[in-house]
Amino acid sequence: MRESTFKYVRLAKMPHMWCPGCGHGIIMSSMTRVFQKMKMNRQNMAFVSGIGCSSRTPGYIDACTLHTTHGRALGFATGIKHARPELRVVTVMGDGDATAIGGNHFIHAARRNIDITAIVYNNNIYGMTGGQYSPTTPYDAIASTAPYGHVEPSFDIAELAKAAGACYVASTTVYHVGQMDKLIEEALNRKGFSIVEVMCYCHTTFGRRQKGKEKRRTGSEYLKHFKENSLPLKAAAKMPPEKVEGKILTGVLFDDQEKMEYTSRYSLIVDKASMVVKKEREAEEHMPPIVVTKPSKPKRWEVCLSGAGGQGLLLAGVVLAESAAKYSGLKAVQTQSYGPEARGGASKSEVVIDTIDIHYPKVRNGDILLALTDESFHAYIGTLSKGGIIIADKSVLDESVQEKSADYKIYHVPIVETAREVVGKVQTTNMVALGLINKIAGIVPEVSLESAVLARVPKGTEATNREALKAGEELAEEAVIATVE
Ligand SMILES: Cc1ncc(C[n+]2csc(CCOP(=O)(O)OP(=O)(O)O)c2C)c(N)n1
Ligand code: SF4
Repeated sequence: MRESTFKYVRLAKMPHMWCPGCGHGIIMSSMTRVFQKMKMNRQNMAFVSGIGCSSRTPGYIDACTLHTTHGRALGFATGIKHARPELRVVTVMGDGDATAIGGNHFIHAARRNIDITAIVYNNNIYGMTGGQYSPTTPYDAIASTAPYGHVEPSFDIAELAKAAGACYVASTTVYHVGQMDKLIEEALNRKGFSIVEVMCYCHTTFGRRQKGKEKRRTGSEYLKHFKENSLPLKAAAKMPPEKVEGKILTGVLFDDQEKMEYTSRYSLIVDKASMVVKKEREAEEHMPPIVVTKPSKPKRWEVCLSGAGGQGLLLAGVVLAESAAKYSGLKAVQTQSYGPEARGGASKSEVVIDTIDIHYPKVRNGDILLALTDESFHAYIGTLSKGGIIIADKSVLDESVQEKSADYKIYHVPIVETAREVVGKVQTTNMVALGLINKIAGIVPEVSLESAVLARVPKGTEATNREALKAGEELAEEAVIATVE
């Protein structure tokens, strides 16, 4: 290592932990030479690694460094790049780290084309943990986990990165240090996901285990092997396939400098979203102030609004929660559960209202269950506390209601029919139900509920929805608690 590059090295951390003769140090040396040549500012450079022998590199580099968890270097690096897009972010990963446990991060970082330079140390094995096979271990090679020869084919990391969407993909070996310097420099100068795969070796856990001509006990045997078995990509393109077979291809496989980078695209979206928010805020400033009317006896309510997908229960839940939180000075949380049955079957929207902070958003000891269908009645009755209120549509079967009437207060009323026949629009079932529930239970002042409804429903439908709310309130006045026949 040249003395002039020492400023990029944490000399206090020496000696390093790599085995004598390991090629990982050659790659680190190359990086420091490139940083020196590019006059990189250590404060503007974030160096991130996962776990592995290769991943120890950032520990020795004097920059802003992060040694994270196995396979997650790109996850952390993505976070850094989002938070500080001006930083030059570099990840160092082993082949195991990048393409096994971190394989998903790798292909998605490439797909997004996020501005990170990935240096992949490909020694075809899990070095640090003792020579288990990785996704780049060649077919038939010996590994501690493949003592009779590896049965799987291997990944071509460069082709994988290219196919996934990286803007710059290059490969080299630890023998070709001049080329390595050049490729790393080019990668660092690209705006997008750039990767340099450096073929290296682990003579300790891999090379010495192999048989025949594949057996290599030392670093120098590997350097000789790389020297004699590598081919520049450009030369290989002109050669017949049988001459290229088994060779290590070096050089630039892919370089697209026009490709749009992810954080730049993201910042355009942030600008767009900020404009929308700004306009909404401006519009809010011109809106009449919200009038808060507190309930006379505020208390905690756990309400489950259930029925079938498409009955507007999600909106009803949001409106009820807003009537409490925005218009009644209470706290409220709304959640919903639409499973695969979103267009049929049982679905629910849950609302918890309280006078104090709510720490759990789901209904556990329900006070009210609205059931618009027999199926939802049976599906969600279990969340209602004994003595709670059931408000069931007439479509809920009489037997279902009678079965429960000893334990709950049950209102068995024609909610859907009222929306269809009285209001003239079955789509207002949710608003009829809200008017009804609030009249029976007195959760929020009527004026608060009406304000929340009018603020949420589509423009032009205010009158119909107000009518639906009133129809629900009137229905409550007629409703009687279902009795056992
Ligand atoms: C989640 C998790 N799984 C497994 C490990 C164990 N582990 C540490 S390093 C490593 C393999 C490293 O191999 P590679 O990424 O190829 O780097 P090398 O050591 O060969 O440079 C493994 C499996 C871990 N630390 N964390
Ligand atoms: S175990 Fe292998 S990869 Fe790790 S330092 Fe030793 S030679 Fe290098």
